[in-house]
Amino acid sequence: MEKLIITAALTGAEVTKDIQPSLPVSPDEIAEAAYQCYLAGASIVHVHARDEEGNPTQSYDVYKEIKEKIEAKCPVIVQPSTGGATWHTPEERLQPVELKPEMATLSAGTCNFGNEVFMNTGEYMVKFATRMKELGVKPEIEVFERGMIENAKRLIKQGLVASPAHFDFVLGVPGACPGTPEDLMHMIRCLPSDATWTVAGIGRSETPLATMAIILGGHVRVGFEDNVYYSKGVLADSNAQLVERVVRISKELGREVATPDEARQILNLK
Ligand code: KMH
Ligand code: ZN
Repeated sequence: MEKLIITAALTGAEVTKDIQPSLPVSPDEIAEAAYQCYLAGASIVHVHARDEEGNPTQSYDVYKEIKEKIEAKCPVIVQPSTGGATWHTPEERLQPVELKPEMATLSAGTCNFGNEVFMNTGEYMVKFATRMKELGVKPEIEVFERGMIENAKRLIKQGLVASPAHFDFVLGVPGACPGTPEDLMHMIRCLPSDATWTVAGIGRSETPLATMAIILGGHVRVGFEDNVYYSKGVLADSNAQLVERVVRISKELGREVATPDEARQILNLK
């Protein structure tokens, strides 16, 4: 089986320091968290930027500072968000793609997101995929609902996303697809046959779905964007602590963990 790619989703757009005091928010904090996750075994960091007040921002300049600070510390793949927060405009959301990162997320459809709507019309998807293709940025196709896989297949058919495509199932967002084993199995069955995939289980589904991915040959995303707890009612100390747990489970199950360069090979980034 291929080695396991672990992505650390360090910050997200929704969690605050009131909820998780160790949440990395400033570019320095995000770069240090990325470094600690790299040391723990992560090969990708999924990044959201915050402004000086700690609010979500899609500012090109802030993402640039974060990317440069992470790259100065370690060789992880830096994967900016183009999802941003639900209230960002598509133009704002696309700004970090102009940095030409190796990867960026591309959400493959609209869904409820808590009490809000995460808007991704056909027009947005084409616009995002086109710009990523022009700049040579590999999309991580974010799937929150089953139908989004079909939207992504359409982008592949249109030649806007290259095969083999890489998917990330984000399961357990309130208002979207739950994070049950059956849901994950069905999603996997619906993928293009050559696709690679990661799963990000939200909240309590994080560790069970990560374990399934390790067994099934998929890849794993963990981190404060998805889950702030280590166990029921007990906050995690750091993003790295969540990565360390995945590394331990993977080793126990006999699957080796990929370095950033091995992840680049698995994902055809070089
Ligand atoms: N914050 C969510 C509304 C992404 O990073 O691409 C969207 C999100 C997806 O987090
Ligand atoms: Zn995100």
